Formats: sequence, C-alpha cells, structure tokens
Amino acid sequence: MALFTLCLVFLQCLVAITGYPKDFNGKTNFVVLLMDDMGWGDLGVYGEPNRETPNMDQMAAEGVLLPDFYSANPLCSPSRASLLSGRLPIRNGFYTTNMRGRNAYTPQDIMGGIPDYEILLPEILKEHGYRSKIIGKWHLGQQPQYLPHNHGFDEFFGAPNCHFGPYNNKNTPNVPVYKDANMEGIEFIEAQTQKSEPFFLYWAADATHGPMYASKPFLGKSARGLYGDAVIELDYGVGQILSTLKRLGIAEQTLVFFSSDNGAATYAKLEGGSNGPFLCGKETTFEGGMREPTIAWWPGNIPPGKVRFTDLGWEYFVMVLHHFMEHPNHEKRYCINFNACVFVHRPIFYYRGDLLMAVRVGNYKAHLWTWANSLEEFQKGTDFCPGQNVQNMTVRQQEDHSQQPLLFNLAKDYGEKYQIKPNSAEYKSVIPKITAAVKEHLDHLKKGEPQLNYCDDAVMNWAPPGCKEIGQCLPIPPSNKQLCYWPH
Ligand SMILES: [Ca+2]
Repeated sequence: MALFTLCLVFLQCLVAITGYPKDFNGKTNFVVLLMDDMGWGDLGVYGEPNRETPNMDQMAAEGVLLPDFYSANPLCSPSRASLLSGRLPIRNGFYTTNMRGRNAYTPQDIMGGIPDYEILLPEILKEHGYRSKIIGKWHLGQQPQYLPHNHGFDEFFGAPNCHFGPYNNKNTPNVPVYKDANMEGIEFIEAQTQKSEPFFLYWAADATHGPMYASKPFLGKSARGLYGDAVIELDYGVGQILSTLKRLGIAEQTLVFFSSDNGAATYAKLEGGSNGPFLCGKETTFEGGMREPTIAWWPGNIPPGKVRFTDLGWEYFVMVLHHFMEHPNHEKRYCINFNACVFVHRPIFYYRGDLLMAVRVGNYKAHLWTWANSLEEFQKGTDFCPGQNVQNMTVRQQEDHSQQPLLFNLAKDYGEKYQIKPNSAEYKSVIPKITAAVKEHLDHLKKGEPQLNYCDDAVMNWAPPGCKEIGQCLPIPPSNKQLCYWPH
C-alpha cells in the first residue's frame, strides 16, 4: 500500500513536472467553434464598431482570418449537415422538393434527418482513433436514429433542435439539455489530454439564435442589447477554450476553426446581428446569407496575423481535415502554407433548397436565380433584406436569370449593387468560365434523397428517454404524415 501510494505520488509529481503526455498518437486535434446566426460583421476584427469580441479578435491575431469563407446554405440544418458530411445539401439530402427553391430545416415534426449513408466527420475520425464530442445544437433530426451517437459522436451534451421553449409546451414538446457549455468543453479537452487520445470538439453554441439568451454576468453588458450580450458571452467561452489549450500545452497540436452556420438574421432588424457590408442575410443566397466570420487558429503551424482570401466553404471542410489525418506529419508541414495546400480557389455553389441560385468563381459571382422572399410573407412583415433594395436582386418573386446571369465582381462590389453589363468585355470573358463550372457541377451531381419533405406530429419528442422518472411523458398522437410547408 505504501509502495502504491509512493508510486501514485511519484506519478503525480511526474505529471506536474512534465505535464500530461501530449503526443495524441501523432494526430492533430480539431475544435470547431460554430456560432448560430452570427454575422460576418459581428466580430471586432471584422469591423463591428462596439468591439465586443476581444478573444475572437485575439484568436485572429494569433491565427488566420478567412474573409471569403462560406456556409453551404443560408439556413441552420443544411449548413450543419454539410459541415459534418463534407457534401452540399443537394447531395446529402438536406433539402426539400415540396416547392422550388425553398429553404428547409428540421423542426420537431420533421420525419427525415441525416441519412445513414452519409459518412460524417466524427465517423471518419473514429477510424483514426479520435474521440468526438458535440456540445450544443445538433439540428440534423431529432428521432433516435438521427441523433449524434448514431453518427460517430461519442458524447453529446446539447439539444436535438434549437433551444426553443417554453419547454413545457404541450403542443410542440421539446426536451432541451443545456447547462454550462464552457465547462463541459474544457473538461472534455482536459480528459482527452490526460489520456493523450486525439479529439474532435464540436462546440455548436446557439445563444445568438432567437430566442437569444445570455447568462446573468453578461446581461446588459452590450450596447446592442441581448444579441450583443450573447456575443460577449460566446466570446468569453472562446477565450476559455483557447486559454485551456495553451494552459495544457497542446495549442500546437490543435487546429481550432471558428465560424457561423449562416448569415445574421437581418429580418430581426434591431434584434439580430450584422452582416457587415454584405447584401441581405439569413435565408438568402446573397453574400449576407452565406459569407461567414471565419478564423483558423493553430499556433506554430499557421503564421499569426495573416489574412487569406480564398473561396472555401463548409462542404470542403471535411476534405481539408482529411488531409491532416491521412499523413499527419507530411501534410502538417505542407499545410503550413494554406494557399499551397488546401485553401485554393474553388467554385462556391449557392443553393436555396433544390435550386442552384448563384455561383462564385474567383472574384465573380453570377446569379442564375434571384429572390428575397415572397410578397405574401413580405406583406406579413417578414423582410430578408430590410432597408436594402437592389434592382433584379431583392425581388419578391423568384426570377430566372439562367439565360443571362446577373454578374458581380465581389472584390470591388461586395454589396452586390453594381451589375456588370452583359454587353461588356468583362462579362463576355467571365461568363464562359462560370458556365463551365456550372456544367461540371451539374454533370457530376448525384442528388440525395430529399429528407425534408415530410412532417408528422407523431414523431415529435412526446416521450423522450427519462420522461417517466419525472412524470413528464405526453401521449403520442396518431400518425398524420403530410408535406411540410416551407414559406421561404
Ligand atoms: Ca443558424
């Protein structure tokens, strides 16, 4: 016993002196900090005038800023499905064919979810010896077969959908699980470091999605109101995670990627975030809907304080990480230069549901279709482009421009205001390249089975595991399968 105690003390001393063993089997750890409805213009480093994000700004100073990074869709669920599958929603099934060009997601009564045939990032990582944890919002289907544990995650601390309340709602029941996300993330990182087992932490905080929330110490801190309070608290959380990686001495073995799932909800007007200089916001395929506030951080591997202008989207992210996994040493060295390795220019495809709305190739973006939102919704008070009016762009019915796309130079005209004239030499030289990119994309496109077509009250979360113990199970209504209605 005495010998055992001595050994234990010795081991503790050894750990205190040397820290934990930290080779992670030669693997790079990954942390994705995914914000919800946070806009490109919400970070100090991206120009937010109130300067509420010192930790995110510091992250950018120590890492690389990616001003041209895109979500794969202007809405939560399809964007997240692409992040984890590395495939556009039109391929992974996170779209609807109920009506042309409509955004769809996974509300409580959705029948679909992430299909089994999609190989998600944590499933790939598991093959390489990683342990994966999601904290926060899943949003890829709430029925048991769609939940994170069935798609590669080892740990799940969060909610299947958004945190929509009230939680005792008898009509649309939801059982959220959410407490101290910061501490949860930190404990996971510490435990993995202690085991020297590589990890993937997917920190999907939803505090900036309506209904917004902030903890008491952060309430009233922002001049912007509750939305800004939530941003300040998330910034604090980001600071906690990064300082934990430094404290444990594993920053150089951990690539941290910060971004958002879609543009800020401009329709919320004073209650929402900012998309900076970009046109419109969430739900639209204008720049405000899909260009995200993005930072990559990897001390010792990414030169600090750089800005990389490169077209990259969530659909390419899994591919990027795969490079690090296949050949950790070789690729790590190679990827010191992000431009030469993975951050090269690729076409960006802007989809709204089943409709290819726009394409970006290099600095040029061509709109094949344009639409803000319907006149009917607009008259009911929903405006995705408040205070913004660009001819042929922010229109109230879907307009087809596929025969003569509306072309913009995003390097000069990031607000998509000044259409390049179709009879100009510039238009004539650029359009063939974009047409070729569209043809190449469509020729190889194999559409996934749409997952977001059918809804049924019976699949809602009436009686989740554990409800019996607290006497909160609700009776499951009879099945009533019908086409979901997507107004946008
Ligand atoms: Ca979102």
